[in-house]
Amino acid sequence: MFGRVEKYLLEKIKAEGSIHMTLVDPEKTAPSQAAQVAENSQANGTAAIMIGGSTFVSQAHLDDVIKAMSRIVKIPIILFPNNITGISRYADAIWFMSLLNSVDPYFLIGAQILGAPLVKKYGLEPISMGYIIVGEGGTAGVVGKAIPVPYNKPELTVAHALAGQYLGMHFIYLEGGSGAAKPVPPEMIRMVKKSTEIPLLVGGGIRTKKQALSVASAGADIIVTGNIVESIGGKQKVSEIIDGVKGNRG
Ligand code: 1GP
Repeated sequence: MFGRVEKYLLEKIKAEGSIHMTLVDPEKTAPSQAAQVAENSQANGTAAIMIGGSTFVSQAHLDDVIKAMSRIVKIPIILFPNNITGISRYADAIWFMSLLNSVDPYFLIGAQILGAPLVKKYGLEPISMGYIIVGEGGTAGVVGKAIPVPYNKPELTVAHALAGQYLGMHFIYLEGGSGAAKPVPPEMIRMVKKSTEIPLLVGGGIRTKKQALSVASAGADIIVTGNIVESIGGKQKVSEIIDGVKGNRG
């Protein structure tokens, strides 16, 4: 059972090797800014826009940000919710995710039960994903009450990822935390990729072309960057990072 957006992502990964997604944090972004970021990212070759942050944003604002972006871009807009308040009817799809290393059942299945009827009502395409917080974990780790897997314990990350795959999840996301000092190490990515058969997203702290290339060549199918678009020269940076991701296509 694959929806339209999921098929698009799988075909793009198959054709291009590794793809890039731009994460927009609605909390830090006005609708007009978000539209600009989405337009630039699309022009540079990003495959999709993800929208979400770790803390609270009003749903009215989230709706406005998504509406502004969808007027400008053709690529899919995928919700990346931290809670049920991260659901908007104006997106194309939603990462229907469980935080696999949370100690709080709310982030494992509670929020999902509360959100599922809304996903259905809005006709959003759910894309099942196991979310694993690693390294310093950042705000997502604190808010999600996760026990982040240390970067030097890749075998534990493999165990989490396999559990996600065996539970039927379609994608695994290794999250180093937005703004992490160091991206997820290549060795951890390589081990997870080798042991699992589902597409792998990696994000958190990727700031340079070199880092993007290293993450992609270690086996990440989808490379996510967020913070960089908000930085000085963000437009140029995104284009360099996408070049790095493309560098993996040899
Ligand atoms: C956060 O992994 C993403 O969920 C992106 O992280 O903001 O550090 O690019 P950055």
